[in-house]
Order: sequence, then structure tokens, then C-alpha cells
Amino acid sequence: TPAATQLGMTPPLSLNLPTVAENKASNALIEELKRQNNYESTSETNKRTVVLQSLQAITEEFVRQVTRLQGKPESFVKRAGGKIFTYGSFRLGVFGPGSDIDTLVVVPKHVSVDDYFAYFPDLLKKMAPEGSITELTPVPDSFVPIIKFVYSGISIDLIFSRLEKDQVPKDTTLQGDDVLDGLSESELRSLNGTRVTDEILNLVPQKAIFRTALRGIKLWAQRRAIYANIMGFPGGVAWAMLVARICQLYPKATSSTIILKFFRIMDKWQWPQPVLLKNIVKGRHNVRVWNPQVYGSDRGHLMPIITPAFPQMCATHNITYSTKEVIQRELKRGGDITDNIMSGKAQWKDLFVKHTFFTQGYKYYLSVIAASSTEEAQLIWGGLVESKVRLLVSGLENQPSIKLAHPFNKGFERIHKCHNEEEIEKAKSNLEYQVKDIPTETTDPSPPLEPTNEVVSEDAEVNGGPNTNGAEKPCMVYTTTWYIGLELREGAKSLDLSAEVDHFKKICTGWEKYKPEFNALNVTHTKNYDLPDDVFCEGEIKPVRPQKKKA
Ligand code: 3AT
Ligand code: MN
Ligand code: MN
Repeated sequence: TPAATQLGMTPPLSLNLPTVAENKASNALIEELKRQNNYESTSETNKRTVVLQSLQAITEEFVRQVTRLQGKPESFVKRAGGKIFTYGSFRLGVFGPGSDIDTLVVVPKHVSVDDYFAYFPDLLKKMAPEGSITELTPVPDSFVPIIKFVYSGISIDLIFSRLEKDQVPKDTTLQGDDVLDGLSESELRSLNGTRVTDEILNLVPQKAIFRTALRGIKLWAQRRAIYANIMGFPGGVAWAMLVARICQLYPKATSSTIILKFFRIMDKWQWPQPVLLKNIVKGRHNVRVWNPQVYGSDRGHLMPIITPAFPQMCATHNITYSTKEVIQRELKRGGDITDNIMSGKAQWKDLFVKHTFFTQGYKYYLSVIAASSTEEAQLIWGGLVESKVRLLVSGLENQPSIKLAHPFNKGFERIHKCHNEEEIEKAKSNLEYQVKDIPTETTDPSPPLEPTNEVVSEDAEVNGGPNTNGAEKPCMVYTTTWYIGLELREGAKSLDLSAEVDHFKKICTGWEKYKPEFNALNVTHTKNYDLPDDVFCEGEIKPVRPQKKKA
């Protein structure tokens, strides 16, 4: 009976089997995904398997080494174990050619995170084939301690957790709540990715159907620029949970139907009612679980999508009024197009058409520019500023003249070459430039947003390159720029955003590692026709300056 096999909190809405037309639409979807280069070749995927086998072997050697150093008997050393797990798109089975492998190293209790950073990187270089490890970057003090590297051309995000056990044998699973016993909050966070992905897969009736539908939804969300947790949009896990919920409601449906129902149901969803894949359980561990009855901050979540593994959390707490509005517009568009696809009046490629954020988006944009004097400093400073942009968005939304503050989902990285002190100073003073008003159409053009130096491409000659004509050594300024499209309320002619901008700058520069000598932050306005060329792709038409009428 359906009740016995029910996955999800409510019974299915339909147990209908797919029609011939629905199956045909699913096949057409897979064909289109292939054309869009969404699937990786078997040989590339085999490479991933080899890399993961190697990481498993290195993990075991790492555990043995640390255990031995602690003077444990050799019998204990032999049994200590160690195991890797994956999470993210690889674990979900929706990865493409450019995807990383999100991997988790799990070790017995006597191996610490300090051991991980002390020994793992060297062991990796020693045990992996010569030259196969590049861009090795340990990040010990992040939210989740992580070692990032590229292994045979594949990006790896390697995180770490202990279990409160003497041994971590090969058959270890991370299911159930007992594995969380005795762990710190940080270790809990590290285990969470794998636990959540595994639960999502357990809670969908047909994994292959789920994967195909999720590939479609992820591609759509990326093309429409509504994919990025950090910028206030759903991230990969949140999109996966939404698709999983639809799969629960239509357990026999094919992927084309899942996508159609996804748009229909999510478009009409009564937010802030949460999307849940299973009941929220209060575990015996003393950690916070999403609960709007108890926590005011949880009550503030606009589109809550709740993870299924304990401790259950909201994956979409970053969504703001504006991003919610943008998502809802896109859901409507997606639903209309999918309706047409199902009735033969449109094709899947129409669903995956790129956004028009820069080409036909807004008349006014805010540019948030983070700058540093070195690439390394910019990596850190840019990351900090990026994580705060959505706070500026929230501030702007509270401005009475602003109807919508739409952040683009990605920052643009640029390198500016300055040839002398004057240019650097100019760059710096430009970076300090702060806009008070958005001029109305008739006022003069605003000063340039960017340092007026030549903008060179990423792979251009960098600091320390050859000097021509004995001129001063060129100096680089590294910037990342985020764009926020502004929709003004009717009648709004000019507006003063300095309070919101100042507040945002204070948050960013108040960061403990902010160094005014190396880091700068600038918020300026940009008219659509002043957007830099590199935000447009080949074939896209940059907005042009309206011709001034002669009096
Ligand atoms: P790709 O195929 O890799 O593009 P993905 O879904 O695997 O898609 P990521 O590798 O970026 O995406 O992220 C995998 C998971 O890692 C998702 C989330 O649980 C976690 N994660 C990613 N970025 C962060 C972050 N900044 N902070 C905390 N968790 C993160
Ligand atoms: Mn990934
Ligand atoms: Mn990753």
C-alpha cells in the first residue's frame, strides 16, 4: 500500500505512472542536458574513482602514522582504520565535468584536527603520484576546517572529523544520531554534509529520476543566476531538497513531470511554511535544531527549506525579500516554459536560456568593490566581503525608495596594473570614493567606478614580470566586484544610500583581520551603460546611453 512506502510527511499527491508523452519529454531533457555538457565522460569519472581510492589509502596511512607516534601498540595501529566519505554533487550523483569532489576524512578519536593539518598535507604530496597535487591550500581556521587541493586536475575540498571511537573500520556509516556522541560543534558541522546528502537520497523514491530532474533544476537555477547560498539564493543542497520533496509527492513520475510539478508547487508554496523531507526530531544531543516557535531568528526565515539529518537546520536562512521575489519570478517563468515544453510548444533549451541581469536588467546598479594589493590578501578579503553583501542587500530593501535590491550571484575578479605611485594612489582614492546619491538621468555622468588603470585579464603578466624601459615595476591591484541591481519605487528620483553603505562598510572593516594598508572597500553606483565589458558575454548587447534631447 502507498501508506506503507510513503516517503515524506504527507501522502503522495499522485501515484500515476508516466504517460508516453511524459517519458518522451524526459528523454528530450536528457538529450538537452547532454548537449549542454552536463554529464561527464566515463573516463573522467573513472579518474575520480582512482583519486578517491588514493585518498582512502592516504587516510589510512595518516591514521597509522599518528597512532604510532602516540606510542600505541602495533596491533592497535593496524586496526585504527580511517575512512573517507563524500558529499555535495558527487555524492548526489549530479556532478558535471567541472565539479569538485567534496570529501570528508573520518578518523578515530585519538587523531586530532591539529594532526590533520600537521601531517595530512605532506603525506598527500608523498603518496600521490609525483606532480599530481597542485594548489594545496590548508584552511585551518574556517567555519569547517578544510584542506583544498587539485588532484590530477580534479578539485578536492577535504574536510575532517573524528568519531568518539578507537577504530573507524571500512564498514563505518554516519547514519543515526549515535555517531554524534562526544563530538564538538565543529565536528558535527563536518559530518553534516554527508549525513544530509545520504538522508536526501534515502528519502526519494526513485534516485535516477531524482538525479535527472535535479540536473535540470540546477542548470536552470545556474543559468538564471539564482544559485548561490552565500548571495542569498538557494545553494545546491537546498535545490536538491526541493526536488526531493516533489519526488516524494509524485513517487512514480518521470523527471519531466517532476520538473513541471516542481515549478507549479513551488510557485504556489505558502511561505514561510517550511519545506520538509521528514519530521523535525529533537535529538538527545544538546544542539540547536530549527524551531520557529522557540527562536526569533528562525521565525525570520522567508523561504525555509529544512535539512533532513539531525541537527535539522534551515539551508536557506540567507534569503532576503528581494532574492525571494527574484526566485518567485523565475519559478513563474520556469513553470510557463515547462508547460509549453509539455504541450510541444517549447523546448528544454528555452528553459535554460541565460539570465538578462546586465543586458536588460536594471537602469541602476550598485557596485561593491573589494580590493587588495596581493592575490592572497584578496582571496581572504574578497571572501569576507562576499559573505556580507547580502547584509547590504537587506539594508537597501529597508530603504523606502527601493523596491528591489537584486544581487547578482557571482563576483567578478579583475586585476588592475598600476605603473607608478600616482596610479596606485589614484586607484586607492577611487576605491575610497563613495557615492551619496543616484543622479537622475539629466545629471552628469558619475566618476569612474574602477581604478582608471588598464584592466588586464587573469592570466596576464603579474607582479614581478619583466620591466620595460626601466620604468617603475608595475604594481597590481586585485579587485572583486559584486553587482546589485536596483529597482526603484515609482516616483523615486534620487536617493541617499550613504547610511546603508556606511553601515555595510563598518561591518566589513570591523573584521579582526582587516588591514587598511592591504584591503580597500568601495561602494559606487553604476548606470547600465557604464557596466564594464567583461560582465557581457559574446553576442550580448551592452545597454547604450540614451541620447540626450537637445533643448
Ligand atoms: P558542484 O558540482 O561542486 O558545483 P556542489 O553542490 O557539490 O556543486 P559545492 O562543492 O560548492 O557544491 O558544495 C558542496 C557542499 O559543501 C554544499 C554545502 O553543504 C557545503 N558548502 C559549500 N560551500 C560552503 C560554505 N561556504 N560554507 C559551508 N558549507 C559549504
Ligand atoms: Mn561540489
Ligand atoms: Mn566543494
